[in-house]
Amino acid sequence: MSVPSKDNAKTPETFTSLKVSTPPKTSAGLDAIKSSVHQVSKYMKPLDAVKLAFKINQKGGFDCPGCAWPDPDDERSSLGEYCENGIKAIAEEAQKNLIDSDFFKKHSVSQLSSWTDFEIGKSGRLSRPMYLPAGATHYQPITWGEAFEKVGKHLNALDHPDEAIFYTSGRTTNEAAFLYQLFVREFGTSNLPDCSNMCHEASGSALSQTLGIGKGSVTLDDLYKAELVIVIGQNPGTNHPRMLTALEKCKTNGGKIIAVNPLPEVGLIKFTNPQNPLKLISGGTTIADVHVPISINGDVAFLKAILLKLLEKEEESAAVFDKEFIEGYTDGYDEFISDLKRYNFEDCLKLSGISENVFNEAFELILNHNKIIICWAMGLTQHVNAVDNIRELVNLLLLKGSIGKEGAGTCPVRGHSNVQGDRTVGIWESAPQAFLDRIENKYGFKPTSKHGYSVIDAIKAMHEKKAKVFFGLGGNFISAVPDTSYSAEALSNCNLTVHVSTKLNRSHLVTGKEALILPCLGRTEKDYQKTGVQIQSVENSMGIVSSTKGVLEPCSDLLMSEVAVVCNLAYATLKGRTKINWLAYVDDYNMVRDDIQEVVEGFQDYNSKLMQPSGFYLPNGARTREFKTNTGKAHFSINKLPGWELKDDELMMMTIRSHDQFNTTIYGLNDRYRGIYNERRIIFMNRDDMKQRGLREKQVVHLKSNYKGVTREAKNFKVVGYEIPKNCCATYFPETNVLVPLDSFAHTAKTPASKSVKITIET
Ligand SMILES: Nc1nc2c(c(=O)[nH]1)N[C@H]1C(S)=C(S)[C@@H](COP(=O)(O)OP(=O)(O)OC[C@H]3O[C@@H](n4cnc5c(=O)[nH]c(N)nc54)[C@H](O)[C@@H]3O)O[C@H]1N2
Ligand SMILES: Nc1nc2c(c(=O)[nH]1)N[C@H]1C(S)=C(S)[C@@H](COP(=O)(O)OP(=O)(O)OC[C@H]3O[C@@H](n4cnc5c(=O)[nH]c(N)nc54)[C@H](O)[C@@H]3O)O[C@H]1N2
Ligand code: SF4
Ligand SMILES: [Mo]
Repeated sequence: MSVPSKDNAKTPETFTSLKVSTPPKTSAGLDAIKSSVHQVSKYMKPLDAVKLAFKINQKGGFDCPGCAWPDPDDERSSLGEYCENGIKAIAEEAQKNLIDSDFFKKHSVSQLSSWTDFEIGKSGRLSRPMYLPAGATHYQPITWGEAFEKVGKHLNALDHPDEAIFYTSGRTTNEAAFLYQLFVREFGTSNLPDCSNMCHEASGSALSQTLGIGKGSVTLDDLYKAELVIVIGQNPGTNHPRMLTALEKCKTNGGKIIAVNPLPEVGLIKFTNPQNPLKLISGGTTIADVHVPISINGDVAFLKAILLKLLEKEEESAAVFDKEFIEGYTDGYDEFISDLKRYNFEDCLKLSGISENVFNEAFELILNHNKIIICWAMGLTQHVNAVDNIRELVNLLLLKGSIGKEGAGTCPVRGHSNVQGDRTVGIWESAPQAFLDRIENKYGFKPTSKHGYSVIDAIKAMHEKKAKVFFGLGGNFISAVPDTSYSAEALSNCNLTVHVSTKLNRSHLVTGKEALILPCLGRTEKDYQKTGVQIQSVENSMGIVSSTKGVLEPCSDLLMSEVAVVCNLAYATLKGRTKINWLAYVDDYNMVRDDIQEVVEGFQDYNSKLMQPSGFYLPNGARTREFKTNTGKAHFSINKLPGWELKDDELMMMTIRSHDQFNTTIYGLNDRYRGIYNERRIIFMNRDDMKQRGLREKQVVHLKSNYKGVTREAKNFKVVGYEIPKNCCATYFPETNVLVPLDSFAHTAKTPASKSVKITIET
């Protein structure tokens, strides 16, 4: 019997046996090497592991499918340019186990949904296309040809192209992403939500408004040369481990580092470079000179306190602000200063949750340095006032003239390995008109100018049955999005859900009336086409485009590349009405890049530049003080303090990543750097908050969020006392996504506010 698919969305509320120990004093080091070896030996063939180790992030090799941290331009370590989590990412992709039709014959969809995400992921790589007919309980095999015909038929049966949604996750390469958005626009919609809607969208919005480019301005070399790096709302030790090597280099050059984070994240405190044998013996480098243990969402208040004190000093000595820069390159200064003066230092400090002593230490460093880089990630972007967070830190950089010069600037650290590139080549539900015009010029059809759905809007549209087909190019939509139950209802309202994936995930189990799983090649695998093994390209967090080429044989003969999937889909759907020779691109990806260079700015001579061993930098106005805003100047902005309050029994919850996961892919059940072993259903709490509620260590509790009269609940979490500011708590994503209200998102950017969820605790 078939089960309502929406019921398959929640993670099982079962425990795996928690062990808690004191968090380690240093990150990486030998334990990181041990952990990588363990992961590789458990899941990969040994010879494959060796092949991969020599090719990961090397010139001419493949780009690490982990995060978007850049590779050094110059020398690359012969010991390999990778980290523990890069190894975990490739071990996950290059697994020995395969999921074939027998697996799906044996396990029904509803049975699979009772597995944890860890168990689902460990079942292996998808190896052939599968189809779930309406009313069926089990997926069954289907040929590629039949699968494309089915999707095409569903798409063409819609009353309007806007009834289809085309999601992208940030691992998709430039080539596949460009063709995908081209197909979607030729089909007739701009419904192109992507994972960046849930990630750095707020950074993009804030930076485009203020500096005229939605990307960061610095290079790795700038980080080495910075006098001061502020790492705010980011946990690089886990999520961008090789960033610690860059921070270490900055420190060796005399730089200082401030970490602004509710948690004393180990990677930010001390780092032992696993690629430096001497450091392994000597015990590592202290990273943060000052740790600012800020309350969740206390960042605007903290920054305002800093700005107020800087203003005070400037008014005393006129030697603090970079007036030449402010006069020559910015506007809005007077309005900004008069707004700032409305705030009171003590109030701001109190709201930020930090002591005056810690504040003073951080302030002295900011006051006394003029080459400042600010790095940030989800701790700033996943709040209702996320855009304000980022605009306020831009204000600080502008006052100090710390932008567009060596060793200074903005550094939003991106998540997925090609999330930045996907946006550059057109995955954008609200792409600029100039880009759409270039598509029209090149291909002879007029793309719709109507803005499409972002992730939040897409969920609402499916819930309201305004959208009926969901197509996902990568990712794990149901586990990544907020408000799991509502979103699951939305997906199960669809007529068809389709996922192009490497691994089985929960989104394959929360289906429309019919569903398809289309298995594709991963980054590590050779992409054989008529003209030989293809290379593809990606853009990292610092705007460098470089090539990536797989080294392993594909794990199954029945996999298709994402490029081939998109082209076949376009061909099957558009048939006689297309103006584009879709199937020709599959034979030779150089042709895709020839097109990209005509449509996307900055890609001239794409094919030849891609042959340069380190790739090439895209143009970046903020890097050279050419601010492409409406006035040609960088804008100061006016930002309010956040307006929320907690009731007596409420806590502010942030949903964060453990050290053993990549987003919704769970590599293991430990979070070594926080001293947590063998459990994910935990809640980190301040010990005074526990005492106040009469809670014991490891006590089982249930979490509730009340938002605008709607109660959401997540059951069975074990309490762990932790060094976290009072009234704040932390849980892991995706287990607590059920608690994140769909309507609580960043103004302007619509990033779900998954780092500020008000909850109560029930026993
Ligand atoms: N191994 C691994 N690597 C990854 C990922 C992964 O899951 N695993 N995910 C990738 C992706 S897509 C992304 S976007 C990045 C995510 O990288 P991060 O943003 O580093 O990831 P999070 O775990 O969400 O951590 C957010 C950090 O912000 C802090 N924080 C939370 N709220 C606040 C706040 O209000 N203010 C301040 N100042 N800090 C706060 C938390 O304590 C935590 O240290 O990593 C990428 N890399
Ligand atoms: N509560 C809460 N929610 C969050 C966040 C949070 O911090 N808190 N973070 C948000 C962020 S920053 C992000 S980026 C999103 C992530 O959202 P997504 O990008 O949708 O999720 P991932 O977990 O990265 O996707 C993993 C799946 O991608 C597929 N995959 C892996 N490699 C490939 C490939 O090469 N090709 C294809 N086609 N598929 C592949 C595999 O099947 C795997 O199961 O989640 C967001 N959700
Ligand atoms: S820092 Fe990121 S890109 Fe670099 S090796 Fe580690 S996971 Fe891969
Ligand atoms: Mo992300």
